[in-house]
Amino acid sequence: MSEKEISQYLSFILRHKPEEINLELNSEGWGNIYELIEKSQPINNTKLTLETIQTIVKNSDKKRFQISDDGLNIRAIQGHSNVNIQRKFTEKTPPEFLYHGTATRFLDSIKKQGLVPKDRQYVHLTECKDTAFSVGTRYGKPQILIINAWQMHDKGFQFYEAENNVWLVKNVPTEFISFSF
Ligand code: HQG
Repeated sequence: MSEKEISQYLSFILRHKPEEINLELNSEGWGNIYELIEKSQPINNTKLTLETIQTIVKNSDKKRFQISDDGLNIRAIQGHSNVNIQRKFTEKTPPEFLYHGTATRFLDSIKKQGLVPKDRQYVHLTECKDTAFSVGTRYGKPQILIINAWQMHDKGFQFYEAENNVWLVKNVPTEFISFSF
């Protein structure tokens, strides 16, 4: 089993469907790491171990996961769809511009509706164009959108920065999006 497969499995359980293995997560997204190991399904016939999880968490390119200081709990930092997880993020003034990577086939709809969270709780934004580009490739031909974050903030939109530097906002109306990058 590759690190990517395990990371995807952990994302699925910790962001979206803890109930799939009857794992209890609190509103900040934390669940007991030993319970996770015990209840998790084998991936390609291999059972998760503490060492594997620790390696994945350490190597995660996007720092998706966090293990508590006492080593007992684990959570996904952001990206949740599960409504029982309502993380409290730090509200912050964003940089002047943020980026969002999407696929060209979504552009017509985004031009009409703006950016919406779809299945997740927030629209995900980044300070890094390269990250936005690679995020966009997940769904097709990538397109980077530039978000006028300062203008939004001035108009009262609340921005949050997750511990892994992903920026979160509830929605982005079209007027704050530049499509011509
Ligand atoms: C698009 C990954 C049509 C939106 C990334 C995106 C991120 C619309 C897709 C994190 C739309 C939702 C989240 C509208 C938004 N009409 N399409 N009005 N508004 N969309 O996966 O931002 O690797 O839920 O552009 O790095 O792609 O999983 O969101 O294409 O940080 O850790 O609807 O997931 O991180 O897709 O990705 P997603 P996302 P991980």
